Amino acid sequence: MVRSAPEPQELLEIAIEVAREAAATAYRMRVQGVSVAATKSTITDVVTAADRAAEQQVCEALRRLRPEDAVLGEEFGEAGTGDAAVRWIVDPIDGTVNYLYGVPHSAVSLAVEVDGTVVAGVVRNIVNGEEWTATAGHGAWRDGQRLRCSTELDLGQALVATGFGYDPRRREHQARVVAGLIPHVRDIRRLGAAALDLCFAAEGRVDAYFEKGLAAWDLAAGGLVATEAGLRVGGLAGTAAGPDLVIAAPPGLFAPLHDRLAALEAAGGP
Ligand code: LIP
Repeated sequence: MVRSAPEPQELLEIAIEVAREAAATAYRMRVQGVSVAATKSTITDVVTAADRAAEQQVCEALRRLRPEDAVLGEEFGEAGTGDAAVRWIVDPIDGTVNYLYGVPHSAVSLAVEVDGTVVAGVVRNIVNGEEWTATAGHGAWRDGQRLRCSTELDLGQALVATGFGYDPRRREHQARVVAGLIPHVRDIRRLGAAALDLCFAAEGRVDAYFEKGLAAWDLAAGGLVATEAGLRVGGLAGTAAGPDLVIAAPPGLFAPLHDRLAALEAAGGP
């Protein structure tokens, strides 16, 4: 028997509870000391025991609280029935390299989809506990404050965050894109965790963000927070945000940033 989907707010409360527990586990394991457990796509694409422990904890909690739902996670992939109405999307530690090095910019990112649409999400910084939440149509919030993105209209005045993949050939292409863009913006920030970068853009800590190569678990929760804070989140040429390219910018800044990135073939390369 497939249960009907509960309200986004009810799903958000579950997401917050589960994300907070996973963040506490990741924090405790960091204090105890972490090391590289394995590498994935390249030797710099690392996973720690904490990534796996936190995702395991999230999956077990969701299986207990919402047994019929599906779960997609960065470390363990898909779990649950393919026809589930509700699917959770988890990145147990977004910004794993930051986490490994002790840079306080890593987060648990947990989103929930109903019939393929993300309706709620939470991003919780593992070190300082900052927590961003959003439900579709009901805004983005941090610590009880409703978030509004930057209103910057001038690309030349825009502080833009971005990121680089783990494949050296892709990094080379992304570096060329940044080299081509940097004369046309205020400055670039490479913070190292897409979910947090999107949340920073949601509240104007940066004006905009873009990155090639993001997976669903990097984007789902942070993307909803960004959208609900007023950012336009998309790809090139009217496509949806996805692995080719994610651009998140205030409505008035999206087109100039988009056009620069298109001219620099930001969605291209390896
Ligand atoms: C990271 C992203 C970041 C990107 C890194 C990596 P991970 O995710 O959050 O934006 O630049 O290459 O993909 O691997 O830490 O979950």
